[in-house]
Amino acid sequence: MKLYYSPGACSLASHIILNEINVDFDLVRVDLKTHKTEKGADYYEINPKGYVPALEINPGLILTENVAILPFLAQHDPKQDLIPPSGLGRAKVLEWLGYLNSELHDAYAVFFGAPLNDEAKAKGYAEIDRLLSYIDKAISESDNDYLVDDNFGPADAYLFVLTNWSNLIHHDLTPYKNIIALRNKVAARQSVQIAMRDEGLIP
Ligand SMILES: N[C@@H](CCC(=O)N[C@@H](CS)C(=O)NCC(=O)O)C(=O)O
Repeated sequence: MKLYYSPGACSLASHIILNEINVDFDLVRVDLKTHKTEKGADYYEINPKGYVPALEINPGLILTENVAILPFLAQHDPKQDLIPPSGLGRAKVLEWLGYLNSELHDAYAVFFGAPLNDEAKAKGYAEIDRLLSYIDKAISESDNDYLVDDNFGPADAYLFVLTNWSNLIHHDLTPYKNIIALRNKVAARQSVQIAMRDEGLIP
């Protein structure tokens, strides 16, 4: 398999899950400003949507969208504990992925488009805070070790990656103690450390 990624972007979640499963994969870095790969290929020829992640499963067979790639990769887990194979447990993973993708990801993405004035920034922070408050409360009311059950999975990886962006946009995560505790567990995983190192995010 081959993952098209950009350092620290949402594709980092797929990179983490690739490290969790026992498959060989290649990484291809994409410049999201020029939409060229590290070898100068036109990325639109590979993924006409222009964004990362894109997963090449076989030559010419491309899967896009975080909500599709993450469960697809997770189900290749030989330990079978990254995602339940079916039933309500799997639906709960998809529920989290949908929420993170359509709500939290979008709320952060506002800060990565055209520069914002102070009013737009305040509105953007308030929306992120509204969503994080919900997530923090959901974690506090759950007995699970991770978002869905007691096993780390793709929703945890995705929440970790999105909340990394608070640092980039000068947003304060410290009120969200339960999210921070979850982030710490995720950050300690070898798969995460290796992915972040291989993307040049940590030494
Ligand atoms: N709906 C897509 C959105 C992916 C997305 O927003 N990717 C960002 C990086 S986190 C990107 O590549 N932006 C550059 C661009 O859209 O050209 C998904 O969930 O996979």
